[in-house]
Amino acid sequence: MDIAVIGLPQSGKSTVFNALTAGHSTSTGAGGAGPMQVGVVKVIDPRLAVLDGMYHPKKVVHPEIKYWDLPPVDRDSASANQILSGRQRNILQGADALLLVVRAFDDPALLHPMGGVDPGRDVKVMLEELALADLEALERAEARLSDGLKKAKPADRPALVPQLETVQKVQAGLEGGIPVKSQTLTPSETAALVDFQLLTAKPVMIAFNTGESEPTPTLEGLGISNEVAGGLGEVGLCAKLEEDLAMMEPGEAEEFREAMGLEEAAVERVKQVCYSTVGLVSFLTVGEDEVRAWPVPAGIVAQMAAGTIHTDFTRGFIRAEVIPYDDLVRCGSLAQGRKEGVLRSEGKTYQVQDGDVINFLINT
Ligand SMILES: Nc1nc2c(ncn2[C@@H]2O[C@H](COP(=O)(O)OP(=O)(O)O)[C@@H](O)[C@H]2O)c(=O)[nH]1
Ligand SMILES: [Mg+2]
Repeated sequence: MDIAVIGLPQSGKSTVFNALTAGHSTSTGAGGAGPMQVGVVKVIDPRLAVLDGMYHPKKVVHPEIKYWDLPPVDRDSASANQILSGRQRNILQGADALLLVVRAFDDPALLHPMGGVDPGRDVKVMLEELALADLEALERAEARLSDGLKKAKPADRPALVPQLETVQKVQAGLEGGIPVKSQTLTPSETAALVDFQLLTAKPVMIAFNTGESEPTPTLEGLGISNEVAGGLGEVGLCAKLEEDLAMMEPGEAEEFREAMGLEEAAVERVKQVCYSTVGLVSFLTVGEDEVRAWPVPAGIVAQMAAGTIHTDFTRGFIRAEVIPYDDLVRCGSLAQGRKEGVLRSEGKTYQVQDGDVINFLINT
């Protein structure tokens, strides 16, 4: 999963990025206003260690989160009232979720680009910026579709009308202050929008960057209604301190945390918020070759889950043999699970649960 770090200038984006990736990053796409930093973090699933002990596979594959620190705004090409440049908007379209860093630390030496420190204002300003980017993208789409409709042969028109209507509907919703992910859309309307990769359709997590002693703000405390904001996740962290700790040896950092009475590492807490905000669960696969955890959206059905392993598996899906992780560990093997009747056979529409160990039967 790819998560882009966004926020106002000097809010601590790069500091948060460094804290989450422990300084292990590579730069991509050099040129223009500068390269983007990308850092990969393994999401250790402790269940895989247990399955490793049972199966002794050639490899164990944990899920990964890829964090992006965007290239800085190129002021020459961005208009004066734009927070995100056109290039940044384009990059953001490819992200699965957005991590919005909001400055909540006080530091008289560091000027805030909007005056004083005001986390509530900054959250709203950034959400409006995402909505503005979408409105501009939809305006261009509407003009293009209307134009195409005028020029189309009468026989082709009926196919073009629904897409134009969807664009207009979503535009009206956004103008009313509702992000795309909170709008009520039919599956075909949602499908018609996929290509636009709208920013307000993406899950957003707020990372309040606090000082070492200040309390962490909450969205509720800031009066930001979750309905309007569209199910935001939130987490508080002191980015500067977390950056320092991330650069230490793990044991040393742990001692520091205990001595200072700190919470769990930010990288862990951000990961948890990310899984709950995006709504991810993991199913597991086992075998001699590989033991692996596969993150999928909660509620996904077995046939689609199979497609995350290989796109052909969706088409060739026959059925899924499913055993909950705890049952497999208790039984010691799939064969024993079958004997005890806890290994079930499920069809296409079975809703995958977190911790399901699945063997897909595929017609290849
Ligand atoms: N006091 C304090 N300063 C911070 C904190 N996080 C970042 N900074 C400072 O804020 C400045 C901007 O941070 P940076 O991560 O570069 O912000 P970006 O522009 O959003 O990428 C740097 O001088 C950081 O050292 C924090 O938690 N506390
Ligand atoms: Mg930066």
